[in-house]
Amino acid sequence: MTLGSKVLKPIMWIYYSRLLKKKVFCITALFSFLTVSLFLSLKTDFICSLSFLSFPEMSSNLVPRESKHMLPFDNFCFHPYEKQFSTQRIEVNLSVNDLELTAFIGQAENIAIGGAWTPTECWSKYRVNIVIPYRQRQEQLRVFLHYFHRYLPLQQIAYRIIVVEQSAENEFNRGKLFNVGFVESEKRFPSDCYIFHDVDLIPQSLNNIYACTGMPRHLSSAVDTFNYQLPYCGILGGVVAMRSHHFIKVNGYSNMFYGWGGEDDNLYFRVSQAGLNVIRFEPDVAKYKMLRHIKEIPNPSRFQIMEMDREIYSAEGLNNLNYTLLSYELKPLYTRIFVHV
Ligand code: BGN
Repeated sequence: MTLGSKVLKPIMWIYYSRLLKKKVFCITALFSFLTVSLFLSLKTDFICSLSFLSFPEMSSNLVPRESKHMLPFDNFCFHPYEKQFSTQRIEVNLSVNDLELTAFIGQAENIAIGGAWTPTECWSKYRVNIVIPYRQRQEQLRVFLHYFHRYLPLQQIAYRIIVVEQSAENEFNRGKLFNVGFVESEKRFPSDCYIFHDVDLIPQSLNNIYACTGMPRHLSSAVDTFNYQLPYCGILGGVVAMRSHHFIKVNGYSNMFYGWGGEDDNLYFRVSQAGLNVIRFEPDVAKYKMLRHIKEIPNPSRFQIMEMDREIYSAEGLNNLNYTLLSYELKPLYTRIFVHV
């Protein structure tokens, strides 16, 4: 071995081992990065919980109803979230026919005509109007009513179910129907808390209290069809609870989204623009079952409408709402508002 190779060999060895270390380091770093990203993308609600736009909240932040009268403070209903509901479940009957629903109406206690209920043995701290946009989903509506009129009384909440049905002419406009539901309800039975609710979503935990929180709340953040995961942070579809003055502040939903998709993302935008945060409860509490139905075809113009509405949202929504009220009816299990929009 020459002197040159004697010196060169250790130098080369050090050089290559450093290179190898670098390689090993790079590969390890890349691998860790990919693992962490994968984990985070699977756990969208984890990222959402880090962001200030959305974080899990406690049921204890529920806002009681306002009352002009003296409150009978010694006779409040037991705080629903203090009860141990965790083991209790209500069975969802996935097919309820007309006869079964009629039999249910006969047995149901204390449900006032128009689908309103209030506890009689104590004074409910929470009172909500539940608004459902609707057209031709009779089967789902029956399942919904049959479930909710058993579920909500257990939470000892005063409530009314308001179904806003759109006439046949135009494409379905979910956002506009919510606006109509809000305006019509405020005229007839005002409430400081509203829940905007799809007819196909069934809450699975009794701890998911149907009342408003200080900030708008996305209730349906863990839906079975999304594998109980939040698909993206800015989602605000399905079920949303909002205090009335917040709904007015964000100018309600956009009236411009005819057809499927976009109006809920637009509401998220409106809420953020108004300086409000969207909050969510724990995924365990926010579990929902989605009733089966044929998937609608998305409206291809929804992206353009979204763009347009970003410029004009403060002049487009509740404050420029127009519609034709076709009928108003108090049904045994719900209030029906039939409307052309
Ligand atoms: C999104 C839709 C929402 C829908 C969710 C969940 C859009 C964007 C339009 C600008 N948003 O993709 O409306 O609630 O999926 O299904 O299409």
